Amino acid sequence: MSYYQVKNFEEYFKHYNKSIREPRKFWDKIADENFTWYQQWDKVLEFDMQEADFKWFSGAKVNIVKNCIDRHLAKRGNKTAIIFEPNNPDEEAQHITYTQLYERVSKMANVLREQGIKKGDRVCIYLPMIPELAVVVLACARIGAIHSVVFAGFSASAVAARIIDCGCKMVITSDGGYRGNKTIDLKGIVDEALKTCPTVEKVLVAKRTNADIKMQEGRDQWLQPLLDEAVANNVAEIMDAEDPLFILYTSGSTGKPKGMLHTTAGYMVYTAYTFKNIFAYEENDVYWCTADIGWITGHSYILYGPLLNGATTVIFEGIPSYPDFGRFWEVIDKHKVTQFYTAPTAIRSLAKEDWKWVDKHDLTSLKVIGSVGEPINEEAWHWYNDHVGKKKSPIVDTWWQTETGGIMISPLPFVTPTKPTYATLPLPGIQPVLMDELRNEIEGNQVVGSLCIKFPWPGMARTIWGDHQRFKETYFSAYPGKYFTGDGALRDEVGYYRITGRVDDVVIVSGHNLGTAPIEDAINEHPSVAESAIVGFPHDVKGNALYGFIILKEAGAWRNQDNLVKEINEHISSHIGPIAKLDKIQFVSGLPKTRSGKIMRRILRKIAEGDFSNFGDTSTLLNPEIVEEIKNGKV
Ligand code: 7RM
Repeated sequence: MSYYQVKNFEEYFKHYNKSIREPRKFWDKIADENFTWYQQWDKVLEFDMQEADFKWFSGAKVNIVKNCIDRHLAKRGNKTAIIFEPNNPDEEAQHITYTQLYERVSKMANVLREQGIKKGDRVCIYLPMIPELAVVVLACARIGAIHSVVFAGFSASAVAARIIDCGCKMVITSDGGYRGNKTIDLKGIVDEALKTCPTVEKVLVAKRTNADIKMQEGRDQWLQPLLDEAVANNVAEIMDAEDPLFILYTSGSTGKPKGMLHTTAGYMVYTAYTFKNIFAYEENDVYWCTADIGWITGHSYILYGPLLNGATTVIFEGIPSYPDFGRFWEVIDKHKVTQFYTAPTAIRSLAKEDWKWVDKHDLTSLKVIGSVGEPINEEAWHWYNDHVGKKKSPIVDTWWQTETGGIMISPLPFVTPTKPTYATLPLPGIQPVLMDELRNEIEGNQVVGSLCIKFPWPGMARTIWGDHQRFKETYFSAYPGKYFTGDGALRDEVGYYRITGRVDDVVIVSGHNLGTAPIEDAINEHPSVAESAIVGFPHDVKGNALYGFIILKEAGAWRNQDNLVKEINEHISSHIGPIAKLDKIQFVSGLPKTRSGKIMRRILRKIAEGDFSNFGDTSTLLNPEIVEEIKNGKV
C-alpha cells in the first residue's frame, strides 16, 4: 500500500507541490495502488465548477465494502475490526473480527435484499452506537442501497423531515438506546415520525434495551429472527464509481437541512488516504474516534477510513461523563488506544473537571491525538496537549466539513510541527485559497479571508439530494470557479491556516470586521471562564456591539460578577483591543449546541437582539432547555 506517506517536512512540500502540478496523476496513483477494483477508470477526473459537476474515476467499477472487509480476510481474518465499548462499563466489550464482520454484514445484506431493498433505494438508519449500526451501514453499501444515517437523538420531526426529503423506503432502528444513565425511546420516536412519512414500507428493529415497544403489524419486524435465517455470505453489488453511496443531512444555519450526497469511488479513495496519513496508522494500532456515526466524522473516521485500511476501530456507546469524568481515559487504558480523535467541546467540558480524572489512568499507549468540529481554543489545546498527549503525542487539529467528505487541512503527525489553534497545512492534493471581499485571491502570508478550495478533490459531495441548484448556489457561486467553504481563515507568516469560524459569524463593530473566535479565545483565557460565545447585536452608535454569553468554571461561580465583567473586558482590551470589548455579558450555565458541539449562534443572536419570536428549527439541539434559561437571564 502506498499513500504517498511522507517522512519529514521537506518531503511534505515536495509531495505537495507535485500533487498540485499534476493532480490527476497524484490521485490516479493512490487509487491504483490501494484498492481492489472490478474495473479500472477511463478518466481520473472530469469537472465543471460553474455547473458544480464532478466525476471522479469514471468508468471504474467497485464496491466499497469489498474494500473495507473482503479483501482483508486472507491476511486479517482473525484481526479485530471493531471493538464495541458499551455505555455501561460493567457490560463486557465485544471484539468483532474481520471474518465475523464479513458474516454479519453479509447476513444483514441478505436480509435487506429479501425485504425488497435494491440498489439506489434510500434506507434511513436511526440506531444508537451499537455494532448493528456499523453492520447496517455496511450492508446498505454492499448492496448499493443509499444509507441516510440520522443521529439517534434527533426528534421525531427532524427524523421525519429527513425521511421525507429523500423518500426512504425503510427505517432501521432499535427498541431503545442507552446514554449515560438515561435510556432513549428510539422506536417511539420513529413511530411518531412515520405518521407523516408515506414512503416508508418497512421498519426493522434491533434489540438493545428490551424496552416494551409497540410493533405495527405488517410494517415492523424484529431484526434478529430475520438475521438468524440469513446465510453468512453475500455477493456484493458492482457499483459505478459515481453511484451514490450515502446521504447525510447537515443542518446549516438557516433553511431546511441539506442532504449532502457522497458517491462511491472518490469517497473511498479520499477517506482511506486521509485516515492513513493523518492518524499515521500502523498495523497493530487501536484507533478510537468518539464521534457518533450519525455525523460525517463517524462515517469517514469510525467506519470507512479505518476499515478501508484494515484497522481496529472502537465504537463507544456512551458519553464522556458516565459513570464519571474519567471514562474516556479509562477506555483508552482498557483497550490500549493508540489514536484518539475527539471534539473541542468534549475537551473543554472535561478540562473543566479536576485533571485527576485524567492523570489516574495510564495513557501511555497514545501516539496521536486529534480534534475536529470547531476551532480549538488555545487553552483547550494546551490542556489536551499537556494532560492527554503528555506533550509527546502530536495533536492533529483537523479542519473539514460534511461537504468535503474527509479531512482537508491538518498537521501530519511527526511531520508538520504543530501550532496551538492552527489546523496548519493542506493535505497533498488539496488547494485552499483565501479570498478578499472583491473576490480576488489573496496571495502571500499573514493575511485573512474567506476560505475556498480551488481544485476538486475525490471526497467532495456531489450534490444536495433533490436540489442541485441549491448546491451550486451555496458552494460554487459566491466565488466563481471555486468551492466556498463558508469559513473564514487566516494564513500566518509561514503559511499555516487557522480557521476563524463561519464567515456569517463575523461582526462589524464601528466599521471593524471582527471574527468571533479570537475574541472568544481571549475570554476563555480568563481563569474563571470555561467557555464563551459572542454575537453582535444592533447598536445606535457603533452599528453593532458585542454580547458575550459566558460559562464560568466552578471556582469562577463564587466570584463577584461585576469584577469578572471588568476583568474580562480588560483582558480583551489588552489582548485584542478596546474595539472588541463586550457591551453586555451574560453568565449562563450552558450554550445551545448541536449534537456535534457546534454553538447555534442564530439563537444567541436573536436573544441578544431581544427578539424571542422565532428561533427557527431547534429540533437538533442537544440541550433545548438551555434556551429558556438564557432568554430569562437576558441582560
Ligand atoms: C467535520 C465537521 C463543518 C464546520 C466547518 C468549520 C467547523 C470543523 C474544524 C472546524 C475549526 C477545525 N463537519 N470545523 N473542524 N473549525 N477547526 N478543526 O465538523 O459539517 O459538521 O461542520 O465545522 O466551521 O465548516 S461539519
